[in-house]
Amino acid sequence: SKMFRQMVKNMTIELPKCPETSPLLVGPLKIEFNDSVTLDDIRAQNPALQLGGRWRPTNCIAQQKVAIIIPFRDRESHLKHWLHFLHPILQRQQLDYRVYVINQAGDTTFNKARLMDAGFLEALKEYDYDCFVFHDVDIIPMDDRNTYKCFSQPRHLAVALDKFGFRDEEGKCPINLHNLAVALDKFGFSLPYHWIYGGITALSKEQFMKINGFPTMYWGWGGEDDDISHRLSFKGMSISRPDAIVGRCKMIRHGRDELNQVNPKRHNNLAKTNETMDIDGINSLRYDVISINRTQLHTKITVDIGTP
Ligand code: BGN
Repeated sequence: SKMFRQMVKNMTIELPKCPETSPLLVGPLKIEFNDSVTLDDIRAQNPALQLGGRWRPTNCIAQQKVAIIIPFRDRESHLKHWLHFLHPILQRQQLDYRVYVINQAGDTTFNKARLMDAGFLEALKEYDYDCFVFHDVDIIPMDDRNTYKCFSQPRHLAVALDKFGFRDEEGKCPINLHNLAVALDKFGFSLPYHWIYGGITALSKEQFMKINGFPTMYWGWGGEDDDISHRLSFKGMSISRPDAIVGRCKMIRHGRDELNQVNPKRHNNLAKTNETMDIDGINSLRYDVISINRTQLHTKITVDIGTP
């Protein structure tokens, strides 16, 4: 029987590696937010998902193992749109991925960077990920060629947000976004400033560790992404991006959250990144896991990340 087992083992077919570029991509996507989509619909549309919001190709070995990390609190309707659009895209990209929603417990001010650090550590406890995509819950990519993987330099994926006012009163886009994106790309105006590094970003484990993860002292809105960008440049890295066509993203419009007011200390914090980065980050973070909840669509981890 030992011989038989050996024979069976030899017969298992070794899967090939998935191609560099997935043949399943369709390019530009129509993204319209439809409030009548239900979680049941999304589950039915993604039958191959495994518990925890996990998927990987069955006919090839994915190029990368990717943890998608969404810092979160009280944005269920945004999350529903996110799951509806992203699961099909990630499957077409042939990734070995899982979706982690990192939910901030309690009712103190939001601290996005702490949640992302905690997500990185929690994800690594369950799988040997190559790549970590940090994703705002209210941003949806508009082209599936914008691959959710890591590159030799840290990647910025949300490069051409359509949030900067190009809409009429009904929330419709009055001008052709594609032409606009071509123009923006041509004249290099696609980003408000060139070191911007927020919205959707991807770092390999090595890139993340090199900058000691993300800062812990940014409570409230703003600046933590600039701090991360500074960390990258202080450690000799540069930002890699898709072009402004492939990098187009749509943002869900919403008001400011009560528990995420603009952080008045952000400028002070930002001035000190160079001194603080080696002692503040993944090596100083303290947090407690309150609960882990796995559904077909995501792994939701509620964490207590402390108070300001
Ligand atoms: C910047 C914010 C970023 C934010 C972008 C885009 C700050 C720090 C003081 C300069 N930075 O101004 O956090 O992602 O706008 O909205 O506020």
